[in-house]
Amino acid sequence: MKCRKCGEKAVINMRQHKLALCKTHFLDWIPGQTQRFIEKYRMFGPQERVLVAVSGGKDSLSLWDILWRLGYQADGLYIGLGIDGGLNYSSESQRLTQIFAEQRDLKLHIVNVLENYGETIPEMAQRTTRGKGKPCSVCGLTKRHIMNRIAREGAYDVLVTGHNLDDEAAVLFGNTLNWIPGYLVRQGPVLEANRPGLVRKAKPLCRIYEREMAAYALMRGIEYIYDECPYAEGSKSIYYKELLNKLEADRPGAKLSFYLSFLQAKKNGLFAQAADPDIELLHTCPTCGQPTSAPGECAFCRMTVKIVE
Ligand code: Q46
Ligand code: ZN
Ligand code: ZN
Repeated sequence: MKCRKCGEKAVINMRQHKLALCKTHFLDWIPGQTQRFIEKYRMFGPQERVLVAVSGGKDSLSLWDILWRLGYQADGLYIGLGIDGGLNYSSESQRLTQIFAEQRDLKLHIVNVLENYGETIPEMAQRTTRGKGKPCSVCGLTKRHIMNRIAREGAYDVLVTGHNLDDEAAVLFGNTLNWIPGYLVRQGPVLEANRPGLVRKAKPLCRIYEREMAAYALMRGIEYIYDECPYAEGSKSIYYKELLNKLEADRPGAKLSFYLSFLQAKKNGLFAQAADPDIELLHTCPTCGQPTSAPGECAFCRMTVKIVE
């Protein structure tokens, strides 16, 4: 197979786009596409300050690399969750993230959950009843809180995450199976900061397949953590991704069209009646200043208050 642009030997064939490219043109194509989506969905402008949430995985490090290559002012945020799982998951992912930032002379914020809040994520999950034995609910709440806090403290205009098309299609699949209108109305490439104390969020890779992000990281020589978080094993989102990949194998482009048709339907007002859960965020937490749905402390501060005292 030959590269569509130059006729040299292609290294990747993207069946959903009927596009084969050589290494040079693929490594140009990915940032080109990312730039197109940043503009199309009005994620952020060239003068805005961007905070990239980095986990040490291929998607977030590649996103940071792409934004750096495109010339954006993008700093990183790594959150040390204190997860070991027999593979030194957190310390290894932090090490790789630090190497990445040093190689490119990029600014990296590091927030260690244990040092800041007195417990690791698995410890916090054990103490509280949230999440029924799995730390993911505690972890998600903590990460959202810290990302928003650092973005506000550093006066960043936007917080970006490395969610790719496979992630977004899997979330959409779950929300559709259960018909959760409040989540459907919120899902998209950009989430505006519609409450004081919240920062705008964007997902510049939301239309790029996971397979292509892995190829990008590999071809750019980015060292990332191959292992998933040990708690991701057996998760619904992995199961949904497998199902969608079966569909994709028979019908190239099925994942992409599932997501794009959803965005189009939303644009046409299909979910306009659904309440956005953020609308409920009418109150301000007296402890941390972030918006919350009921008067008094937010869920995060209630969860951590015992140890801060
Ligand atoms: S939520 Fe759960 Fe992830 Fe946190 S505990 Fe690991 S799998 S990292 S995206
Ligand atoms: Zn080429
Ligand atoms: Zn709070």
